[in-house]
Order: sequence, then structure tokens, then C-alpha cells
Amino acid sequence: MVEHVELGYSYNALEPYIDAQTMEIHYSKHHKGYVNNANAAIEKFPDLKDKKIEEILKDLNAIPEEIKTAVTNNGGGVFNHNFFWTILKKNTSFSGKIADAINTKWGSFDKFKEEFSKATATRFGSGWAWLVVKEGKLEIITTPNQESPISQGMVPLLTIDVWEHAYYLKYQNKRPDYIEAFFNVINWDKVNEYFEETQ
Ligand code: MN3
Repeated sequence: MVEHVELGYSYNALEPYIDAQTMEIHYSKHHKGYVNNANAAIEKFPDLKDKKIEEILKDLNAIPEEIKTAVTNNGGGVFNHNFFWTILKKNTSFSGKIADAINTKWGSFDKFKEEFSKATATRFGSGWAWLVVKEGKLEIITTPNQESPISQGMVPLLTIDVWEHAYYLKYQNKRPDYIEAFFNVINWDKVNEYFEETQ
């Protein structure tokens, strides 16, 4: 049974960068929809019902063929949003071991921001951009639809949802403006915590 995890803060906590109405619809409708659909897909499979969504997504080959697409899409939708909610917070600072590692890899925060923003802006259609640890190294990647990096053996540290439902009410077609705003609500304490777990 997949749970609809708590958001952990109020819908208006990220204003004005991410508006309350977007957060409410995103969490209570879109995210809840993925939870419901994932549960409907695994309903008849007791082996899967006992597993955490992370475990299921880390081993897509173990999913019965008839529900593989439904679980990849909806289970991915559940996990990706669960993770996304945790890395959002206003007024944290870019610091700690993750800051050192990003500065070492990209040369500066600004260069990292430029590369991450470029990858995010050019993700065609719906999907996600991520900062991950892949084979021990920091990488910026994007995934289409609700595919998750944990299905490819990577460890996510940071992500941005670039489905239109994540920004359209406030930003309409201006995805770059949403990306710029997103940099004000990255929870660097959490990202650093995820990074330290990989060290
Ligand atoms: Mn979304």
C-alpha cells in the first residue's frame, strides 16, 4: 500500500516563488492521483503491496509485465513528488559538504546554476531535472515523464518538477522564470543531508 505522505509545510510556505494554489492542486490532486493509481495497479499483487515504493522502483524488472507501465508512471509519480517536497524550503543557505562538492565539480555556484537551469529548460515536454550521485560522482540529469533516477541506480540529491502542472498557474509558458524562482526555495540543508548519506 502506497501512502500519500505529508507535505510537511503549508501550501503558502513557498510564496511568492511557488504559489499556494499551485502547491495545493499539485499535492492534493496530482500527487494524490499518482498514489491512488499506483495502489490500483499493485492491488492484485501481494508481493508488491508489502514493498516500499523505493524498493519497487529500484527493481523494475521484478514488476509483472501487465502493470509495469502503470507502476513506472504512477509509482514514479509518487516517489518523485515525495522526494521533491523534501527539498523545498525558503531561506536556507548553499553551504556544507554539498557546496564544496558542487564548487569542485562546476567551479562555482553560478556555473552549476547555469548548467542545471539549461538542462531543466531544455527538458522536452514533461519531466524532471535532477542533481544526482551516479557511480560516486555528481551529475545533472533529466528524466522524461515520471521516470526516476533510482530505477537507474542513481541517488537523487535535488530535483525540479517541470511538468506544466508544477508552474503553469503562476508562470504559464515561462518555464525559465519558474526555474529562476526555484533557486529561492531549494532546501540546501536537506540536499546536503542526502549528499552526506552517500559519502
Ligand atoms: Mn508534479
